[in-house]
Amino acid sequence: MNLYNQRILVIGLGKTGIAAIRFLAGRGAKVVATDEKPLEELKGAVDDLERLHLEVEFARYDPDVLSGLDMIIPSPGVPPSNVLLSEAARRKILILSEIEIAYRFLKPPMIAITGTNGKTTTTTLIGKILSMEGKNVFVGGNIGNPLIGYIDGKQDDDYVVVEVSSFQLQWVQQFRPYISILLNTTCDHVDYHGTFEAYRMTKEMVFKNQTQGDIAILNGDEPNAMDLAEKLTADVLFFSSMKQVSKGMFPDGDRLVYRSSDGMREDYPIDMIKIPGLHNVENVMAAVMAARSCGCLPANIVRAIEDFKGIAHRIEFVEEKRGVVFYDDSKGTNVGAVVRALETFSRPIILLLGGRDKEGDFETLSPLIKEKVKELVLFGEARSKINDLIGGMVKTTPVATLKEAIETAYRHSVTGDVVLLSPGCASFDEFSNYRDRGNFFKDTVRNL
Ligand code: UMA
Repeated sequence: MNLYNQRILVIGLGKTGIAAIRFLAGRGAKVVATDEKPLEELKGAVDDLERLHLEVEFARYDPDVLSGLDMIIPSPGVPPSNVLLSEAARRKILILSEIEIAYRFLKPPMIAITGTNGKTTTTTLIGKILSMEGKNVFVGGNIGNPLIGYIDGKQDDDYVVVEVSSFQLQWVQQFRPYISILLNTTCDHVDYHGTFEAYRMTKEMVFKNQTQGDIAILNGDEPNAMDLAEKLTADVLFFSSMKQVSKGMFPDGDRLVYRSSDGMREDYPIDMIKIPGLHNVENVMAAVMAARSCGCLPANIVRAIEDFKGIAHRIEFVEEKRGVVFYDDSKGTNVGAVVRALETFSRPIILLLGGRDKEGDFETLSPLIKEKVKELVLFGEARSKINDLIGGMVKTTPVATLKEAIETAYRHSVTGDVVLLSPGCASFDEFSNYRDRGNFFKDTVRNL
């Protein structure tokens, strides 16, 4: 791909935009940048670009910017319905994701992990297993460091392990991982993709260009798993927490059984998994199969899994106070994640739910709430909507802020309860991201 002299618009000056500009300018492209925020609010980003002495033309956030462009690279957070992107699509201007550009220049084999939930855990774990095996790995993508930033370096790793989001898969063309994993697809980001079906199809783009010799790892418990597998030319492996599969991995008593594509059978102790919940058994099975496909030895796989204590803000234990345990699941920004978090506990739960709604289907939580939750504390922008949909089936207390929610939960809790922040919503009404929200939760809990 020759970028020299190409006039390329980068939309959004966040992490992806800055990394993309840096890469494109280094390849001799004429970079134009725009952002819906005024430049004064983007001082940090503009300073970064100036420090790097990169030639960038800053343009107004207006369809006029589209004249004379060869290509657009939107940041992941820019939805397809965005005014610039919809006009660009009408004018048939090429739109490519940052991960597509990165892929075109990528040297090491890539393992790409997508899914509504579990991406970060599985990506991190695969990276740890490969490292335990003595491989050099780059771990990045949606997890926090854009893949395009890696391409500028030496690229001398054995593998690249990349978390990819539906936002990033939206504009791929040739993107082709050696191993692609789709962990699960439940309702999320409908506000961005328009419909659940559009979201699901975008996730499946992770397999689109794979061919024989590549590996596709699918969740055998998803309703459309077989239909999807039939469409794929890669070698398909399934993981299932509910049934045996002929090629792939499943639990059997206290073992996880792996049947490989070439008929080999081996098993692993389930108690090697130190992170809670059945969903994490699924994440581990996907990671084991990816690692085995890269030649990792079972002993190293077991050691890495035993060492893995999970990631921050994902059903993370915070503290115990007068017999009440607090868990931070701030990364649980969709209803599917809340289901997983609730399923993890057998003690009575006070659930902190709320934030900025992403058109989540909260009604699907009803059976689990009746079974597991003793009180719902609803907070933030979405509290009235959630209250209308599922309030009242257990004791329900709406409050304005997360701080009030934490204090209310603590006041109403008794020894043996779990206070769980699993908000099922984005954080942007009160915080800049889920990490800030999770850190705020942890600090507030510690100071109670
Ligand atoms: N912007 C516009 N127009 C828009 C939307 C945004 O100009 O319509 C501008 C904003 O004003 C801002 C910039 O774009 O200045 C931000 O771009 P961005 O939201 O794409 O954020 P980045 O900093 O580039 O971070 C992105 C991912 N963000 C999103 O997908 C929303 C990060 O994932 C990712 O870590 C990073 O690239 C590196 O790859 C975050 C995320 O929430 C953690 N991801 C979602 C998820 O995991 O569910 C998909």
